[in-house]
Amino acid sequence: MAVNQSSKMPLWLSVLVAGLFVVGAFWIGNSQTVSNSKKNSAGEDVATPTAPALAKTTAQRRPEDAALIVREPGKTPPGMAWIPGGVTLIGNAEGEHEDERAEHEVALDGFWMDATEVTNRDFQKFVQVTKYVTLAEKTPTAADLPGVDFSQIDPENLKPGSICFTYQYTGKKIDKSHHQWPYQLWGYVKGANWAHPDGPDSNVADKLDHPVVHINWDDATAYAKWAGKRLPTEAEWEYAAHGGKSDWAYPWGNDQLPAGKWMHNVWQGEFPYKNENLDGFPESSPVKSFPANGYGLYDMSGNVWEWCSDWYLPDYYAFSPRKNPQGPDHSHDPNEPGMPKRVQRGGSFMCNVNYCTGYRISARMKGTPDSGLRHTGFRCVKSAP
Ligand SMILES: [Ca+2]
Ligand SMILES: [Ca+2]
Repeated sequence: MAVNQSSKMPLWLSVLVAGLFVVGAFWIGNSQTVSNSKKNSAGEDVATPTAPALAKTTAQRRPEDAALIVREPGKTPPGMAWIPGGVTLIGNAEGEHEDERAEHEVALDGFWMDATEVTNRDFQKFVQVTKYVTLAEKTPTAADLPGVDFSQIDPENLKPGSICFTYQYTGKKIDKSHHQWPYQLWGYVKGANWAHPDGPDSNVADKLDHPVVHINWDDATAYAKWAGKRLPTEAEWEYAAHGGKSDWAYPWGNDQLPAGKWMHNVWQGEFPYKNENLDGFPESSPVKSFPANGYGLYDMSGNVWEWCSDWYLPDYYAFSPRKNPQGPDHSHDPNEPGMPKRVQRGGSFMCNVNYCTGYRISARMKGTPDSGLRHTGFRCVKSAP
């Protein structure tokens, strides 16, 4: 495997250079440590569900918080929900990952948020009106990618495409000796893009109500601008996911399976060997397939990851401003230095208790802005005037 960690080569392009063994860990989730485990069919230790740790403190209002925008200032835009301003705790002091543990208080002005992830139908309209072309649909050129040594790339691989999960490892023991072992699970698929999510032979004709995928951060930002909206900040996203309950682990409460019912589209079974499909959706699901949270937002947990506007810094929570934090002014991921990343939230249909619990409200994720993936989309917000 030839992965140059210090390179500024975009990750999706790294796939062209190095082949299959390149991308993945930081989109499907950091591997986690949980106390319970059992052996899977490949003889590996796998996790079993544990109760999520919850915040121990509560947010405290201050006199200046009286100035926050709380009441909806006008008519709710179509397809959006009003998120009333307020004070809340972001993060979880006992969360599973270090980057979510600096629990802190934020005070946010109210805003509108898309009730659902942006769908293929929504994005199709955007493309029809604007003729916008996503990065996955463009042939990589030296002009587009200054600093990239194109001599490393087989010309045959310089074709438009995007990164898809490969299922060829089902039943096969995966080499987990390297911390980036999930790279084995992903591959660059020529011709894969939002309109052809699994490659040239696929399309979205029967998926118009599914979330659009293979959208990188720039594509998402372009859509949001066209729609007169913007991407949410990380704090706005987490606050909205709470649905008015700051100490819930999930948008519906603290029990992942209330009365044994699946409340979100995630992965059941031993990832990546077997998808037991207990929630009825082995891949993405039509938006609104599961109940909304207290603010009327759907799929804030699971289905597809959602881009936020913030740069990702693992220790940002330690110095985040209290009022309307906009994220840090730079990015650093110690696992992949030299690759600035934007925040992603909410987990996806590939998240699973034995690997990635990105579907927890406080879980943080990140991706390079140029990387669109099969399980990553977005939703927009709109500021109060
Ligand atoms: Ca599922
Ligand atoms: Ca989602």
